[in-house]
Amino acid sequence: MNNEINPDATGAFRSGYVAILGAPNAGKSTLLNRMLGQKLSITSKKPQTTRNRILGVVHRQSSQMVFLDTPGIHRARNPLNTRIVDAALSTLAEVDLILLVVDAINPDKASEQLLLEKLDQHQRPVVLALNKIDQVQRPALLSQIEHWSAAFDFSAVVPISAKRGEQVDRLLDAMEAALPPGPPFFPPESLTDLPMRFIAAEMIREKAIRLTGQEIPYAVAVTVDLFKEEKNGALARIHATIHVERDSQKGIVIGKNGAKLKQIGEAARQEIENLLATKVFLKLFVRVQKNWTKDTKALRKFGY
Ligand SMILES: Nc1nc2c(ncn2[C@@H]2O[C@H](COP(=O)(O)OP(=O)(O)OP(=O)(O)O)[C@@H](O)[C@H]2O)c(=O)[nH]1
Ligand SMILES: [Mg+2]
Repeated sequence: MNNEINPDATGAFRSGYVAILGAPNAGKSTLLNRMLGQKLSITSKKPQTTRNRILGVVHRQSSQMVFLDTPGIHRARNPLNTRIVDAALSTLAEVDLILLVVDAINPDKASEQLLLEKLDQHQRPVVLALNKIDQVQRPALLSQIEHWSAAFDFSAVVPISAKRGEQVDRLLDAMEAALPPGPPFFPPESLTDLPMRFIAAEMIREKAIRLTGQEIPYAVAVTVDLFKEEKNGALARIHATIHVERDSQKGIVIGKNGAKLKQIGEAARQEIENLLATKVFLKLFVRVQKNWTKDTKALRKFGY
């Protein structure tokens, strides 16, 4: 037999949409990238890195799982964060399964309480990934497993390290078992539904977040103004703008003699080259859009 799709022991290929939910900084995007075997979703040690729904498809022999990485859930205080959290919660209604990711080192009690309330309302199966076990002692881990198993009726509880890839296959097995039988939604090989322009903008935002401190990560938005493939796809020419809220922030992003902006551009270019597998010419601009995080029109312009 020459079947492209290999059914499991019960004879069923399984497929479904899975929302990855959790508090900010739990390691959701790191886990998505690990499951995909490729960097798609940007990550950083600062909370509130992800701002949009990031779709990534995991292809297995006996299943296809379409993951929606989401922004960390928290009690939002400004218009940008309110929109972002609403977007994350709205994925709950669209999916077959929820993957709740919690940080086993630094639990975020308030955000997790909020999440459990939402999960109670939605009646979807939920798999729990207790993440960052590379940093947790065994007794502490066992008490966390006990705590979580009592807090909610999970389909499975799997301790993992997204960073090191530990137990991630076991987690995928547990999610596969919780999905309904069904055909694949995406063709083989497809990674995402996101346009390359968007992913390029995200890679630039990641470098701006990682290479600056204090308030800058929260004040940055990136737009791609030009994305042109040349030489039969061997070269991509990209012009992008980093938007900040204040003049002082513009100075920080540019740095002394333009050094910081150069560093951001260099790191982003390499990341985009890896993703596109082509040479990239990247030109960056910095612009002040006063208080854009509180301005509905600007939020829309920046895709939030
Ligand atoms: N030690 C350890 N750190 C991890 C692990 N997984 C993720 N991290 C770190 O946790 C931080 C946050 O990771 P992200 O993947 O950006 O977290 P997130 O949940 O997507 O965060 P938001 O998008 O802000 O909600 C980064 O510094 C990661 O390197 C892990 O398994 N072990
Ligand atoms: Mg994230």
